[in-house]
Amino acid sequence: MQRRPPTIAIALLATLAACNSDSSAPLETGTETSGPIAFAKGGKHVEVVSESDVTRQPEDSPPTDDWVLYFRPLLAGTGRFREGPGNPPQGEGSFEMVTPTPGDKITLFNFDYHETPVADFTELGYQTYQTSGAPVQLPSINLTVDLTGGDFVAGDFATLVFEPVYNVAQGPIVPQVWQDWDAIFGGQAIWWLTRTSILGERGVTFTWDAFHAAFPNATILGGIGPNQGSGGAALTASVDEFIVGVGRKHATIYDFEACESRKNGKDKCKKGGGGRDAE
Ligand SMILES: [Ca+2]
Ligand SMILES: [Ca+2]
Ligand SMILES: [Ca+2]
Repeated sequence: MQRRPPTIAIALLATLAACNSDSSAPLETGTETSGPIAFAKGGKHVEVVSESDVTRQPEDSPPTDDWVLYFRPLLAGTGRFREGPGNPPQGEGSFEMVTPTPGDKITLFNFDYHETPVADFTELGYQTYQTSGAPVQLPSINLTVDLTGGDFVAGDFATLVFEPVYNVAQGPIVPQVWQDWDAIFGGQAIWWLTRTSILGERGVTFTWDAFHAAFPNATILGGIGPNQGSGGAALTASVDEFIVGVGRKHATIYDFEACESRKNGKDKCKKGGGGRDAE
């Protein structure tokens, strides 16, 4: 799945990443594949992701791993793999983000889908748990994209954002409950773009289907994954069961876990273990 983009594109995008306020570092440069074993479960592959799979990097730096946990230097946002909260939908843990101030931002990006046509995604979703925060707040899913596909030229880069608060057809946000969000939802999932485009001003919402009608050749340009921050009041929330399906291949369920030994097929973990803060 991993494809290494041309060096010139890396340089171009490194420059771009350094001066935009979108999600971090749109390019993959890692050479490692995801470490944990995958196994079939209900026709899907479950891949455990925990601290040892992830490289922690400052926001807007080019990725050095297939999983990168981006943080804003000098600010208070943190991300960690933890046990719980409650009963996570996969395993016993989750990935928790804490953003105390409006300037904080944490992003957990996977770079294995670089250059994948956005139209090829057949499954996309996650489960969330709001530990504390304002009623409208939960982590989002971010897809960094080249809106036109093909060659990258200035203006092609944007971030597609899925936020539960706009997806009222899937129900209200309920605190301290694991909630399942379908980011495709039969084409009717609601998204927005971080750039003004033919779909409207930055932040205008549209359906997944409307995006494909407007940008049929869009491709992933770097990372995809959960994100939290850049606005709003204090939020502590967790993500688990991040699902990504492309074409006819089995979807992959990313199971975020504090327990490193779970990925070796062992199901036993010391209680209370795992997790460290981002900074
Ligand atoms: Ca890794
Ligand atoms: Ca989990
Ligand atoms: Ca392009």
